[in-house]
Amino acid sequence: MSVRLRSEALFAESLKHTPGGVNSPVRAFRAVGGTPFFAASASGARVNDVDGNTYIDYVGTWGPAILGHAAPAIVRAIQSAAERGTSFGIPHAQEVTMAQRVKAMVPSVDKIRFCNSGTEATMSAIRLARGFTGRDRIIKFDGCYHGHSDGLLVKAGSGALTLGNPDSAGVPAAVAQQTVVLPFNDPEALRAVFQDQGRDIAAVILELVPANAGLYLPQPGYLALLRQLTRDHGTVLIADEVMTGFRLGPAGAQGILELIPDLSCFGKIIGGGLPVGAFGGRADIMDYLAPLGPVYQAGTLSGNPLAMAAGLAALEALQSTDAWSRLENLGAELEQGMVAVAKAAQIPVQFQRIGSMFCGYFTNQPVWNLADAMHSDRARFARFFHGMLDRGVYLAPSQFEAGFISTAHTSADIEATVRAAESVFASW
Ligand code: KE4
Repeated sequence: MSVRLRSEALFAESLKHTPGGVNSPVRAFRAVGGTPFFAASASGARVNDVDGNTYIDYVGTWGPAILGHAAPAIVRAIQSAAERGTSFGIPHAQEVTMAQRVKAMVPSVDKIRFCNSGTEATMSAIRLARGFTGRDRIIKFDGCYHGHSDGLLVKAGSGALTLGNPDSAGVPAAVAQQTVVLPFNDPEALRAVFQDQGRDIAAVILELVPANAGLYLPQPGYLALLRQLTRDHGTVLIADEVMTGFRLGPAGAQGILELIPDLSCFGKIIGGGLPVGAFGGRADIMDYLAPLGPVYQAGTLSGNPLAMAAGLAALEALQSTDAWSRLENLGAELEQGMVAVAKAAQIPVQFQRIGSMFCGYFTNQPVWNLADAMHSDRARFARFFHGMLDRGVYLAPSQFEAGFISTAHTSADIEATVRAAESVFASW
């Protein structure tokens, strides 16, 4: 059992100053119970808490740390950029270089706009789709999370789902009514909505691999149907690749799943751990953005030199090594090990994975959508989470999150993780 007295004292103090003691709800451990630990430092595949405990980290600051924490190339890039000024609010060359690199990696992106978070990216992409089509209604999928802009906090995943309020207070009914929520992987529901109101739908936004209710995959043919229906009805198809972008491969989930969206949203990895977001896609749509077109979108720190330098260093490191095949191999090792120890212990676990993203549900049924995910045993997940934490492995503190492997993880880390799981199961 890890002793975390300093974290507990810090959390008690934080509760006096910050709602829930955290600056983002999912960090509060509300889904798994107990007190969150406070990070002191992180390096490579490990995070160290203020009580001197060290954990193999599978959260990776929710996706950005694909190269591990404090990756030397990223640290150097930030240091060097900072010495030339931390923000200009003036166009600078690295914004252009970053745009060129993203375009070269993601063929569906003709033009791109950088911003400061995934929330900004998806919010802006929705506004752009509405301005381009002249329509108001959007479609999202239950359990998918696209950040916390009003219209997208309807049946949302991630922290909203974790806290049991997938429909946030404070969102005007008039706004929520413009958001149609469908179950994922339900072709008939898709066909019915487009038959009934296809001409009124400005955009469909989705995670091509939903990873904010755990992790589940599109069933064969589903994305192709979605692409066909959106194209037939003049609806903008927005791929939210804030988590999957540049993680599942150079062209993210759309590259793996061979889908060409009209717009894509990015974040996390392209900031190298600094605040960043981006949205891009068809030039005829993107050119509706101010100052060219009538759809306004802006940001003081958009394209700031630090995030651009850190993001470029991250993308360069990914492209100049065998990063994605390494991540796939480590992911396969983890999956094979976890499935084996759960089977040996006769514990029903559905381990779902794509590349370096994974989720273990405590159920013996496959998970294809939010309803399936809700059938998993969350109390068991909470016990598993703490059992692993006490054995030096930090998993996402919610069943409704995905895990992330970095290139800094080793086969020895994976083996230690599997042994820890075996020990937890044996203790039940
Ligand atoms: P941010 O605004 O948090 O940068 O990005 C929002 C967002 C958009 N789209 C997807 C697919 C996302 O997963 C996210 C944010 N991811 C969560 C983790 N599932 C962030 C963690 C948190 O909210 O603290």
